Amino acid sequence: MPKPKLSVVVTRRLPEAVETRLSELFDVKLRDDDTPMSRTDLVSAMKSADVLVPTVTDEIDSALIGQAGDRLKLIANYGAGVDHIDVSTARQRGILVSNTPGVLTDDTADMTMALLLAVLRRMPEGLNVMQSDGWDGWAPTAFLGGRVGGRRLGILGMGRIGQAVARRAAAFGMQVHYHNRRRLRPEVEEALEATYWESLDQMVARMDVISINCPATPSTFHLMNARRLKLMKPEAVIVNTSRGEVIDENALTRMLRSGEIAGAGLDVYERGTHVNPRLRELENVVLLPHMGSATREGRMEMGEKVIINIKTFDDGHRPPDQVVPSML
Ligand code: 8YV
Repeated sequence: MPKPKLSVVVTRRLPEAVETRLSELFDVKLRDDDTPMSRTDLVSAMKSADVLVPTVTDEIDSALIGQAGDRLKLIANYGAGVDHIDVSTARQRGILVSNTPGVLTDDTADMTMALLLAVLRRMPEGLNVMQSDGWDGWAPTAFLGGRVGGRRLGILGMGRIGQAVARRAAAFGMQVHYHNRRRLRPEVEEALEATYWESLDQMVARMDVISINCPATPSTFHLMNARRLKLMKPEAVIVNTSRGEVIDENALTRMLRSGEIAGAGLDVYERGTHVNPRLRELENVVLLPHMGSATREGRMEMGEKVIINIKTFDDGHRPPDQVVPSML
């Protein structure tokens, strides 16, 4: 008798080809509308399914995991960051967690550079003038930004994405510096021509640009707090394509308003969609709606990774992208 298909609940609409393939392989429940799943629906999904496929818009906390049914054995996250999932509680309950690392590295690094360029070269101001039909013509001193080449970039978090940012920044002629929990191997550091700072404070005080590329964990929460933001040079700028919680958003907003920090490029926010409204009023700030990894190719590859994780688990093996608490 053929083995019954795994029951899989997907919390958001995924690219059609990914949904189709999931439906061929598993007994899948897909969404019709593309809104975050309600808490009630998440509870019933976790009670009934063998596998849950959530995204960053689902808060899979310990209370929710506590209500999971005995069938739930795998949370196959569609995304690399797992800060919205209580991985330790899941593990205690015997539920595996997997993610989709690697396939969104280049897209996120590209967006980091796009934000960095947009802020340093004052692109929002240029866009505004053109869109409001307010351009009077070229002038020698209009819209002067800062040259990217030669500037010092301090990367906070030198994992896959941080390193991809480092390679791009070097190609733009930037001096690459980094702070990370662990120093990179000498040959990797050498290849990236990156200078390691054990002291984050010392690095922050000397950089022209800070890029946040570390995951959100209890130990990175408000790593860029008011005290540390104050260490930045007044002409320095900060970009964040990681998670909003790493920066104290209110403190950053205050300092941007008072000119203590020259500019910011943000793709992520501390309170999700509740962006500090004052940030929107600032000319030296570029805001994006969490679109760092939003490419068609990336979303397909994320789907393929989710499928491989579920299929491998179904075949009785460890999902290749299993996340364990000690990795976090
Ligand atoms: C994803 C991300 O789009 O993968 C991540 O960690 O931050 C995003 O770029 C999102 O998480 C999908 O769940």
